[in-house]
Amino acid sequence: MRRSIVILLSVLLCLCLIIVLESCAQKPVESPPRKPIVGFSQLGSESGWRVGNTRDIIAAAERADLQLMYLNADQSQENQIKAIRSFIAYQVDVITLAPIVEDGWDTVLREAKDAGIPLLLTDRAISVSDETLYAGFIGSDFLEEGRRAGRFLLEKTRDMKRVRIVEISGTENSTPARERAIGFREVLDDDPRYEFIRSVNGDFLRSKGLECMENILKETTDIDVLYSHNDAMTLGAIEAIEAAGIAPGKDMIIITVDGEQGAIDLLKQGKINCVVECTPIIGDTVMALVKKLAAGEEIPRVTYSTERVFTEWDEDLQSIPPRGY
Ligand code: GZL
Repeated sequence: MRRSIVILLSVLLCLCLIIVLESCAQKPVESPPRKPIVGFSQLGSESGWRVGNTRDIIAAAERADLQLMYLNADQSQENQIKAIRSFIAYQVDVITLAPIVEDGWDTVLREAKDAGIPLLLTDRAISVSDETLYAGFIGSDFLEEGRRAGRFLLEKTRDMKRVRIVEISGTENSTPARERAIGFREVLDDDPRYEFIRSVNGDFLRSKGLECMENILKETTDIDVLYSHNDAMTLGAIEAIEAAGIAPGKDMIIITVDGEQGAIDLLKQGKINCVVECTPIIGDTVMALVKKLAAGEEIPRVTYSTERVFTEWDEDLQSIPPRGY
């Protein structure tokens, strides 16, 4: 009797051992899925806006648990094209590009498409012969930003008989520069009181904003309005305006775009009259779209940021929270 129980237990033990070995043999050791890799080509570091945008994108990739390859092109389209080719060679899952200008992308974007790598435009748009060369765009509605600046000026100058405008524009052939100019003129062009006496390119740089304004003030000080396409150029221009003994925000209406801390501070001091917000804090939305593309999903063709306008008429100026850029 005792002997048969021992035999039965031994058989049962062997059976259990076989089952365990079978299950181990069948289940391959699964490595955790690789984190998707996104290549990000940033155009440069020309303004506080750009630096804030870069910081936000990098932090958002971390929050999204994505691997980020970040390359800064230092204001060179050639460097951005090289960056995209590096991302292709590295076989990233998605490429996101903040294009410095609108033209010259067809060839390299064709290479990315042929490599089966989806590309997301962030911040600025491009002009290509084949719209399938990129999956979508996330950034600001620059036409509306220009219109918002124009609507403020209409209201601010409703009692003026003539309004002489100086415009300092951003990087030539960039979407924000082109469309901020168009949107602003859409609102004003039907009204003969508005005259553009100068429109010069400041390349979104503070140093050029200063230089442009110094040169214009040497020719004329009969200026009613400065419309500047970004805060960096505006801060430079205001240095020249004050050096000429002119009170910005009082003797000359100042309208700027971005919403950097420096511009908001001058708005609070009465040296700027209107700040049209253009938010650089788009990283989480960028990475959510990147994740969709990495998973082979469709994304919206255009995703606009939500933005506002700050003016001298706002009652809560002093309570505007820190801008973070
Ligand atoms: C706008 C962005 C512009 C900012 C500038 O989305 O491309 O470039 O307005 C920056 O400050 O240089």
